[in-house]
Amino acid sequence: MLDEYCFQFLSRLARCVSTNRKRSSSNPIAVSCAEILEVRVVPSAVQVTPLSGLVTTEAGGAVQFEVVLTSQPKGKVKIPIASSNPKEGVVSTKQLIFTSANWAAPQSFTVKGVDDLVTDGDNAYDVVLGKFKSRDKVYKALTPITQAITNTDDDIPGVKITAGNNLTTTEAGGAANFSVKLGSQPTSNVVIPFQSSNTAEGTVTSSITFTPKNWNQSQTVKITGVNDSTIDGNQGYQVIFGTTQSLDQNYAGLTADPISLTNLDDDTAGVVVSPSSISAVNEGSSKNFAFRLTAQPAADVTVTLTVIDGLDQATLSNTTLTFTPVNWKTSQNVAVSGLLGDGIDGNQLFRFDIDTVSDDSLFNLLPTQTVAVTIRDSEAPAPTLDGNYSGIYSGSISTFGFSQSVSGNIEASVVGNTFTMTQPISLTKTLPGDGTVNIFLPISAAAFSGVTFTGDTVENPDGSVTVSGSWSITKLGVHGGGTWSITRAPLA
Ligand SMILES: [Ca+2]
Ligand SMILES: [Ca+2]
Ligand SMILES: [Ca+2]
Ligand SMILES: [Ca+2]
Repeated sequence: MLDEYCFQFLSRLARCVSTNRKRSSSNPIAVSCAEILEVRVVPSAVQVTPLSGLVTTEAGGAVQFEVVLTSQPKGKVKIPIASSNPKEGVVSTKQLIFTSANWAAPQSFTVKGVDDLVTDGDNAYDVVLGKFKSRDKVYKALTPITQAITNTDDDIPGVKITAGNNLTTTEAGGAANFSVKLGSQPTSNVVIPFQSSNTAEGTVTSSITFTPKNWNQSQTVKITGVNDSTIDGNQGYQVIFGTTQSLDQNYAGLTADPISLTNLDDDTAGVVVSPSSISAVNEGSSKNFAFRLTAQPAADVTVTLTVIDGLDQATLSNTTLTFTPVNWKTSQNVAVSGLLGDGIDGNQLFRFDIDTVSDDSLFNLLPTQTVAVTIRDSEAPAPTLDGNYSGIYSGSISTFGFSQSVSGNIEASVVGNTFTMTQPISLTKTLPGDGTVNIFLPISAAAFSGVTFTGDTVENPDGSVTVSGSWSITKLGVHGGGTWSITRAPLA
């Protein structure tokens, strides 16, 4: 079956032979054969071949094309190349030029996908070759070639959460953080709501908002541990995300995965005794210990005090204390009273154990604590406290919110029961008979106006005497306090 070119070839050959019969040239057919052969080759065309699928990507994926002419042109053929949408794809060259010499050698160009930050879906566009420029009328007349291409989107709408593994908060107020940003640029504000699954363990703000400008800047969200007084162990909880709200439909109704956290418990079962020891109780007088629990029990806790040393030296005002889930943190006092009438026996040791019983297993049979008290013999001649004392005080004073550390030297002397301080202020006071120092300084001198020094006098084994305790200051707008200690060297 003849194709059209064969048909034309045969037709022209017939016409040529017929025409040349009428000519008397010596070589009648030569020119016409060239004409005939020109018809025989493939007609003039620009052949465009993609070397891969007709897909570019926002990630930079490209398509390469090869271009070649199907016949030798009469002069140059200039082929303009353009993208119909440079926001989706761009061409590597704006023009290819073929000549009558290189027309048969393929030339290539590429079309590369263009990135944006918006979730705009896969978009179609064209690469257009033409309109051709040439002195060759056949090439010049060719219709521009349009090649359809798809640029695939790489912007996935989403809420991107960055959170460490094993996030912990603490009942002591320790916080944890996570950060949030969006996966692509929204066209409108995006509100991301969230909440704690258990506000008794951790709290968090209720939402954050991203705008089309700050969408890719991470926002940090803080989760703060919540304290309680129960021994509830470390508790797991979550930050739960609600659905996002936005006028950008890509960002309406998204939900991020919850973030898991653990709030670390800081409560332990125990009995607090304050003070933890008392250096001396005089025979014939008493001092208090205050008791309370360290945490809220689930059932009543019975605290039993058992004297283990010095049963004939002192008494306890109460040996059974009951703490309930309600009153567990209210102190209950027990007085230690030194007993007179045992003659001159010197200072004696008095000790008692603290034990617990409770239906709350955490508070039942807690490890025994032992408290020691020295019962000072009042029937022996009182040791002389006379002499010169020196030592230091330290602490802090706050005035209308401004806190300042203070410290300095103390110089004092005792003669009989007269206590005379010369540093940091000058005063003279009469000591009470039980060895305590309880001095209120009603002076108006600078920072020491209205200071109370309280302390115990102890005769040390080496014969030195130490007076140590606390000082405090309380007056309008001024609060403070600290410790103090002065010592007299052993007497010769
Ligand atoms: Ca993109
Ligand atoms: Ca995009
Ligand atoms: Ca706690
Ligand atoms: Ca707790």
